[in-house]
Amino acid sequence: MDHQHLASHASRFAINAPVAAVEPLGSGNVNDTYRVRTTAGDHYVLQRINTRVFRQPELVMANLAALTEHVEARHSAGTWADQSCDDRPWDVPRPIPLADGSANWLLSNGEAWRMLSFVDDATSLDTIDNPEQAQEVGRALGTFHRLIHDLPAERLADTLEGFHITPGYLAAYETERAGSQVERCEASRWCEAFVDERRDLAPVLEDAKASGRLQLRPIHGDPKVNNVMVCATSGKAVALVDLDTVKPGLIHYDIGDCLRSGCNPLGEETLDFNAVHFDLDLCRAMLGGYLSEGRAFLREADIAHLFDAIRLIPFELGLRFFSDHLAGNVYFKARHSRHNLERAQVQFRLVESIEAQEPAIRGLIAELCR
Ligand code: GN1
Ligand code: MG
Repeated sequence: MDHQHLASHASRFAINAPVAAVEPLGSGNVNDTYRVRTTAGDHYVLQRINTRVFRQPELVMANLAALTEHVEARHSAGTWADQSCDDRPWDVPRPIPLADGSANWLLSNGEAWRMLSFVDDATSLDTIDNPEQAQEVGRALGTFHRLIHDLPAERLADTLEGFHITPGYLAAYETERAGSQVERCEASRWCEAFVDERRDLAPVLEDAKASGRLQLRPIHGDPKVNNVMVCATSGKAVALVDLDTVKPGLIHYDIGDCLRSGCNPLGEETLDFNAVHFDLDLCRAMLGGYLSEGRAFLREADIAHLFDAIRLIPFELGLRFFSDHLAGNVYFKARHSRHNLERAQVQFRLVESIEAQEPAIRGLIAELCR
């Protein structure tokens, strides 16, 4: 999209000065994200919400408003003990209203646009290089859970039905598999066999939820490593962004997603499938960081299902990527026709690595949660 078009959308929002520049930001697979700089030198985030995924953007924006109000209420009631490690308070991106005050998002030619506050002087990482970074990423998720644990479920709409319900993804995969016209190759046959061998894994968390062993709580939904913002000077986590999927769910989805993205040193986009592995040292640091903030949330049953979550969420994401490949790449942005097949292989290799290290991972969980 051209600069003039983007700048004209940006200028509809209540920003502090005229738009000076708009440039692409981040590497999200769903929404389109831009950084806006104003002539006053301030930054904002402009996003086009992918309405094929989020079919009711007004619900996404209402959830964001509910979250902002919740955070403000906790601040003013003094119930938010900020444990950030330096002088920077924990940041939560806020929606910026339209300049005419009529709403907090813009519908333009059938497209949904919104503006968010920018987390200044911070960066995000696509992969983790060392345990210090891993610990900060884990701490960020624990902080976020601590911040939203008392956000009442009834204030949050379900913005993405079926999100993280693995049996639902498995059923959708079966349909795609049966009807797909996409030509099969060695890699796709490998993926099909991989899923066939593990279909019994799919209901593990949903069964635990149905039986009452695990409970719904407010979650982030998408805490992959590049949604954690770290301070550019101190390296400390200062925000968790990408709040579209904040809704009631299992904290296991979040913990599994954070670990599957953060403990894969080669990242989601590697083509070196045979070298993909789940790094135990990073897992120790990340889980330790999470527990430093979130230990109080974990009951015995939660701990008992942590390994299941660590194995399930990469399996689920691999299944989602593979299904989307068979569907012709309709959900995740893809740069070429095999892109989602490649991404699926990465996640499935990660699952293999997790399975091969099951006793060590279970031992680590027991040790850290003692
Ligand atoms: C999508 O848009 P992005 O990149 O933050 C997806 C996540 C996946 C992730 C994999 C709403 O997140 O569930 O884990 O890609 N978000 C949605 O990279 O489906
Ligand atoms: Mg996202």
